[in-house]
Order: sequence, then structure tokens, then C-alpha cells
Amino acid sequence: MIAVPGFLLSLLVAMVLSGSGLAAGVKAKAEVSCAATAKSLEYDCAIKLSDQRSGAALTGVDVTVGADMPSMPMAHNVKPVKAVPDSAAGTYRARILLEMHGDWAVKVDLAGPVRDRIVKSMRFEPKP
Ligand SMILES: [Cu+2]
Repeated sequence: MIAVPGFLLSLLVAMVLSGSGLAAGVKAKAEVSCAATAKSLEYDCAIKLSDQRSGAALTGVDVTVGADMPSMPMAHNVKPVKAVPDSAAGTYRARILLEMHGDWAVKVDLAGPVRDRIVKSMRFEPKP
């Protein structure tokens, strides 16, 4: 029988507890689709979040959407917007205002029960 000092035991317990957090280790998958609105350079984006492993819808997440142009570093300063939950579980909507058409990296930041960042390369064209 090996005697385990008390502090070591509580350290072990703490390690086990920290690994069992509500959504610890959840990797999010995001589907993003944006449609041009009537206003020039404004896009209505629908975001669908799910657990990469289980496929379960991720609800109650604080979602912020930002955008940058990888081909033009430092040239743009698009203000990130908070997305609002949509009717279906795990879906959110956000309106972003870009500064030009072309290829953007859309950044979806998740906070609250799930913390993650998903970056999508998307092309934004003028409304046909
Ligand atoms: Cu640009």
C-alpha cells in the first residue's frame, strides 16, 4: 500500500474536475452562408453551430462575427457584430457591413458555454 499525501490527492481531484467542465473540449463546427441585402456591401449571414464530434446543435452561445481581407492586411477595419439566435436550435444570424467586394476571411468567435474561433474564407459579390 502506497501512502498518497493529502495535497497530491486534492491536486488529482482538481485535475479531474477541471476536465469535466460543461462543454470543455467541445470543438465547434460552423456553417456560414451570407446573402446580400438591399444595402450595398451589407450581408445577412446565417450561422449554424454544431458539436464537431456529436453533431449536436450548439445553443446559448455568444456568437460574434468579424471579417478581414487576407489579401489586404491592415487595410480594413470591419466592426465585429453580435449574432442573435435564430428560430432553429444552434442557428444564429448577423448582419455584417463590409468595405469592398472580394475574398474575406469571416471570423466567428464563440464565447460562453463553448469557446472557439472558426474562420471561413468567403467570396462576397455585388447583389446580382
Ligand atoms: Cu480590401
